[in-house]
Order: sequence, then C-alpha cells, then structure tokens
Amino acid sequence: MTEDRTPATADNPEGAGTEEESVEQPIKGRKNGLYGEVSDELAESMKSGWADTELRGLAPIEQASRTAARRAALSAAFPGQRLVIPAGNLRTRANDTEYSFRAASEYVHLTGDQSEDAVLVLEPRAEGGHDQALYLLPRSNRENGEFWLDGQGELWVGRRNSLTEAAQLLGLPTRDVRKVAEELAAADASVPTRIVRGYDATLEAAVTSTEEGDEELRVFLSGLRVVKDDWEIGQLRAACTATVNGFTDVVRELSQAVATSERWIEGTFWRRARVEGNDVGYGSIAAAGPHATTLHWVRNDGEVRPGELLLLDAGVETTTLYTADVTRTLPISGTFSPLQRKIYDAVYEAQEAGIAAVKPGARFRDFHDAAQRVLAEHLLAWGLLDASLYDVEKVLELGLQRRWTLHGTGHMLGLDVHDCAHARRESYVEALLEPGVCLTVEPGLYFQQDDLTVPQEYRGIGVRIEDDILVTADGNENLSAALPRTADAVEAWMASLSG
Ligand SMILES: [Mn+2]
Repeated sequence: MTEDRTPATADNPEGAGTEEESVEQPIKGRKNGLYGEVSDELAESMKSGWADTELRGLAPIEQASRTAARRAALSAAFPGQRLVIPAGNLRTRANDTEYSFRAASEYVHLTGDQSEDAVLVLEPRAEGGHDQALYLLPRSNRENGEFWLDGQGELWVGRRNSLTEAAQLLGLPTRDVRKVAEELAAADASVPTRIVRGYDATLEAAVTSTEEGDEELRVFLSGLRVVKDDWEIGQLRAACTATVNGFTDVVRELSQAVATSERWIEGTFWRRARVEGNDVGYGSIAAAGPHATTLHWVRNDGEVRPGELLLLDAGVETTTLYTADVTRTLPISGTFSPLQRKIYDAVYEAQEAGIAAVKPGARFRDFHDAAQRVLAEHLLAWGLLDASLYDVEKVLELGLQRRWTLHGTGHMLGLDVHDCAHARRESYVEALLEPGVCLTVEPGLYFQQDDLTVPQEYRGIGVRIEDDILVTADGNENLSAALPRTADAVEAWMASLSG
C-alpha cells in the first residue's frame, strides 16, 4: 500500500489525501453554565487573534510500517468487503464527566492511533485491494465558535492533531469523522460490510452487516495479534521494565501501606504506571493476608499486616497501550515464615516447570499441564490429597488439585492483558507455540480461610508467581526476570530496599 504524503503547500493547504474543510455544526453548550449568554462582541473577539500552530513535515510514528502491514493482511483476508474498525466512544460517568478513554485494541493495532470516536474504514476497490481512510475529529473551528463553546472544543480538551498532521504521523489518508455515518449510509449497499461490534453504537446503526460476518472479522483481528513483531516485543519489554519499577516502589513504601491499607499499594503502583506509561493495564490486585485467596481482589481496602503475605498482581500499560502482567507474593515483614516459604517454594517449582515447557513447537497447554503436575505432587506430599486413594495421574485426571490451584496457568499478553481472547482455538488454545508469542506463566495455590479440608495454619494463605514469557527461536525469554522470584532472592531484595 502506498500513502500520499504530499506536504501542505499554498496551493494545497491541507496536503493530499485529507479533507479538512469547515463543517457547519450546531454548537453544543452555547450557553456557558458559569458565565451565561455570550455577547456578540465576545463571540467576535474569540474568532481571531490566534496564531497558526499547524505542524509541518511530521515524521511517521515508529510503528507506521507495522500497522500498514497489518492492514494489508486484513485487506487480503476480506477481498471485496467493506471493513469498519471503530476506536470507541467516551462513556459518561455523570452529567458532563466521562470515564477516561482507552481506544479499542483492534483499532490501535491497525492504526497506532488512540483517538476517541475515530474509525478506520477499508473500502474495496473494483480492481482489488481496498482504499483505506482514517476518520478523525479535526481541529476545532474558530470561526463558528466550536473551539471554545463546544464540549469537545480544543479550548476544553486540548489541542488535537489536524487531519493533515495525523495523516503524516499515521501514514494513512484522513477524513472528518463527523461525515462518516453519512458516508457509510450512502455507500454502495451491495458491498458486504463488516464492523467490529461493541465499541460504537452509532456506527453499528449506520451499517448493514450480519452478526456472523462481524464475528469473523473480530476473530481474524484477534488472531492477527498472536505473534508479536519486534516493535511490539520492544513495547512489552518496556511495560515489564516500568512494572518492575512499580513493584520496587511498592516494597519501598510497605511501611506506609501497613500504616494505612492496601490502597497505598494500589496508589503507589498506579503513580508509576501513570508516570512511565499510560495507565495500569488492568485493575491492580493488592491483596494482603487472606485477600490473596480471592482471585480478583481489586477492592484493595484491607489492612496490611506484618507476618502475612502480600499478593500484588499488577502491570504497567505503555503509552502505546501494551501491558505487562506480573505477580509477586511478598512477606510483608520481609521474611517468609516456614509454612509460607514451603507453599511459596512449591509454586515457584511449578512456575519453573511451566516456563521450561514454553518453547517453539510446544502446545499452548503444555506449560499449564507441567505446572499443575508439580502442584498436585506437593498437595499429595503434604497430605492435603489422600495419597492412599490417588496417585498424581489420577489427581490430574480428576482435576482434584484445582480446589487449591483454581485457575489456568496463563494466557496471551499484548495490547490486552488477556490478549487474543477471540482468536480461533486452532490459533490459541490448540496451537503450537511459535517465536513471537508472548504469554504469562502464573501458577498459584490458594487456601481459603473457611476451607475445613486443610490444616488451620494453611487457611488464608494465597501465593501466585507470574511472569511474562516470550517464545524465542530456541526456547523462551522471561521479560520480567528483573524482579526476584526465589524466596531467598525476594527476601534479599526486600532487605536491600528497606534501608
Ligand atoms: Mn495474568
């Protein structure tokens, strides 16, 4: 695919491949709540006296050639069909406040852009292939007052890229998104259309598509993300590095968490995520004591007590929206008790067995099976499973260890923490691993506080160890290896940070 990068000139002020003529739009919020009616004199004053801030000759973003290759693969997979990939809309929290926006992963993967309300459209060409266009909200019009009177005006929300700037940065022709619903509605109805559903109800209403066809598009785009390219791997490395920094921050501030609550831990990690990345990639699990046995403990409002364990499952999402997903279980006092260490060591051994099973040609399930076997062996050795009734093969066949291992041992990782979740079974769960796949290995043991089948001293202990593992040509690489993992290394690391 070639992109027209004609720069803006006096004769061609917007550059080629964009449409940025002014669109007359009704102005929302003409009456400003605080200041009342706007005088004609003020409205006139606000129209002029603003400098030209257009940026010229911008270089494409780093990943522009990668996003172009993905769009080419998409185009080849759906010849003769119209494809609509929305970024998604803001969601109202209350009145005129919104939840923070995070663009749809499908859209980000294909464009590198993160704008709300935007949409990528691939329109089939008669001669084959597709015309590609990215529909975005242009810069605010100053003549009609949109700039300062509209809720999405740049005076309120900050400067946007112009359509020309965005075209240069993203390597895609750009158009005004306020025309897209109309253009789609007017488009040739005989062309089969597919849209990624669940992000933009307005666009879904503007096109005619089938549920089955849309699902095929979603499945294809999910499968397109299974193998990461080297730029994506670099992003995942950066996410892991920032995440290691976040865990270090938490250990440094453990005494303040003891003085307050799990929220101090959540907040400490989040500060690092916001400073080094976009955000956390999912709600941090800061689970002290028995909360560690609740798999998705995100209330994080409990006490942090010395003598107990802290299970911290957290990941920084980069500014490009790739996330890490790492768990460490730490002794809050800095030292494991003998029982805590025994359980921790079993989980560590299971994780080591799991990581060793991650290599090209292995089945996705192999690392899960390897880790479960180690955990089942320990549960039998500890007498929690009756060795006079079952051997390890029978335990695994019946899944009896799952009372305490609870969850699968890992998942794909990328733009989403549970990446590629819609991919076909043949390209995920039933697939053979290949270089460039990134996944988590995260076995755990969890003894609920009210579990009468285990000795009292086990109850309320939960341990999980989770790392982000890249499949390489000859095995794997632990991208989060900079965080200590063995019980001894964890204690030494915590001691080194407590001074
Ligand atoms: Mn995970």
